[in-house]
Amino acid sequence: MKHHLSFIFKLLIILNLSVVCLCASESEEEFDFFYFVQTWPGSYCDTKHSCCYPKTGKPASDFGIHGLWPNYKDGSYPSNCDPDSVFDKTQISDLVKSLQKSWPTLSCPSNEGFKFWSHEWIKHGTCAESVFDQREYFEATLKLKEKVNLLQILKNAGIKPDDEFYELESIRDAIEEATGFTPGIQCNVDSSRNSQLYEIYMCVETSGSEFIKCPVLPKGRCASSVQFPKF
Ligand code: U2P
Repeated sequence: MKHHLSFIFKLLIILNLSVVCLCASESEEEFDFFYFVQTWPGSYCDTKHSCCYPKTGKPASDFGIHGLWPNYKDGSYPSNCDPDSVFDKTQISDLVKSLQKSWPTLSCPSNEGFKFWSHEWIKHGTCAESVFDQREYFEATLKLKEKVNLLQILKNAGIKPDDEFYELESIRDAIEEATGFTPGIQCNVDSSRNSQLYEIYMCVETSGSEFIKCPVLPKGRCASSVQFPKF
């Protein structure tokens, strides 16, 4: 009898612990932070793949959203997390105008942008389904762009898209001073072998609304002085 009671007691403890474990893992995200990535269109168009303006016309001379990407602290990232998820245009019909303005596609052949947004949702957004549904994912990403006006920050520091070269350090410092956080910077190389300002990475906590210090930064292959092409 004594043995039985002790067995039942142990079983209850194990069951209790597993319930606690399940609950804890449910409330935790499956990733550590987001990269919020913006692209300079003038540099995208100078890369080997060249570019096509979307059907709605030439995008504004501004950084465009590339994506909001769940990431791990070790620099790796999950992708295509939900094979059952489909991209549903109707969920974002009232966001399309803002997406065309702030998240324009430049890939060829010219298109409206749904291909790009669908790709970003399926590859990255589905890895944050514990935080956002599809509509919330696009809404949150657009809000982040409104929070940090990179072009204005750079212009305030005398750094403008005029085909001139700027010290990578001064670009980084300007963004750090204005936002409080050091960004990641990626460059591309154009046909004349110029290193160009290509993408800016900022980090966001797992609820997708506040910028944070990046736990890890992508290794940028930028020269010490980079071109900021006109667009
Ligand atoms: O850098 C080339 C492409 O790899 C994907 N990428 C890169 C770094 C990272 O942290 N997460 C990530 O997804 C991007 O792929 P895309 O979203 O364009 O398919 C990036 O363009």
